[in-house]
Amino acid sequence: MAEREDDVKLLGFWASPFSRRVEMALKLKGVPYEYLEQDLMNKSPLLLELNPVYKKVPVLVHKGKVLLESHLILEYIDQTWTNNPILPRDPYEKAMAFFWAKVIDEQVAIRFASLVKAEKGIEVVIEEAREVIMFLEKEVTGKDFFGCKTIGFLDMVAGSMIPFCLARGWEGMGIDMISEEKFPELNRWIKKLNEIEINNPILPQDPYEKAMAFFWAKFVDEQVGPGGFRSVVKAEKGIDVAIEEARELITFLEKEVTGKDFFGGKTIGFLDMVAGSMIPFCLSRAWEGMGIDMIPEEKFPELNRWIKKLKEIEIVRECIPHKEKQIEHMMKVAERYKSA
Ligand SMILES: N[C@@H](CCC(=O)N[C@@H](CS)C(=O)NCC(=O)O)C(=O)O
Repeated sequence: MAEREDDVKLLGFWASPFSRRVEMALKLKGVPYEYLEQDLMNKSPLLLELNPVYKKVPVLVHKGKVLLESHLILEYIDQTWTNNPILPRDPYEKAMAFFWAKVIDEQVAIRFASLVKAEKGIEVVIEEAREVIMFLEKEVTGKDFFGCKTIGFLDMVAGSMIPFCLARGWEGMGIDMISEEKFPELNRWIKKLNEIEINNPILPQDPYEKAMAFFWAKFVDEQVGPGGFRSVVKAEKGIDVAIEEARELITFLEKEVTGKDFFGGKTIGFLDMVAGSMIPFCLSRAWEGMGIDMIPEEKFPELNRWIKKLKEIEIVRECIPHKEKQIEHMMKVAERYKSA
């Protein structure tokens, strides 16, 4: 199969939780891919050639390399495209995520098969299935997602298997397997999963929010950015007045990010990139070089919280300029502003 360097192909089946979870990961990472729907009743020569061992989907082909088994494919995707991490970095948590993923795919799914057979009677089988699902209820208690604050590996495995596959089967059989009263936490998690827009948008989809993101981006780049920095450097009305004026502008951003993880909501987006590259990772260095604590924690708790969250993201950290070098550079810029 001839492959271009950036080629990503996914052989999948529309109703397969194993292939849907791989699509979730590719979409979350923003990786373009070609989807090749497979007829599992009449397997294509391509599927048989790529997965001769199991003859199953999903199969991911990247740069000519063939990847099999959904858990391994998810891990490969996470390591290849490092934005929006899906697996925990901590080795113990990572091992546990793989453990629970195996429970879901083996135990919960097998219980579905025994439900259909119901050799011990339907009520017994339902109770047995619920006992296994109860482990997951406990595992997600008090967390937004299995992966904690954002959707991750286990959410993709459990999500594709339970609410978006088995639950349809249970419903068809007239069984309310994971009722709200018995599994409040799992139901809360399913609602959160449904709210996620997994198309990795940087800009808001809503036209009003999109216009507002552009408005604030312009504000950051023009008012707070070079313009604001120039006024602090020149300090024509005195440095204290210049600092206060800059803080007044920054207060608008403090309000804008209040109560949100990021300017873009739950995940990093356009305005986080604009404001992040300009404020903490550029201007703050210049302010620091001038001995000014422009955005102290007491005055700007929300912006400080947001900066911490930004720094937790690997791709953001990779783009932060070297601190000392940047302070030096910004001091040269300040000199230019002064003498202009
Ligand atoms: N352990 C595999 C399971 C994959 C699997 O069971 N795929 C099913 C689709 S839901 C399949 O291709 N079945 C075809 C067959 O068994 O002949 C994974 O995680 O990728």
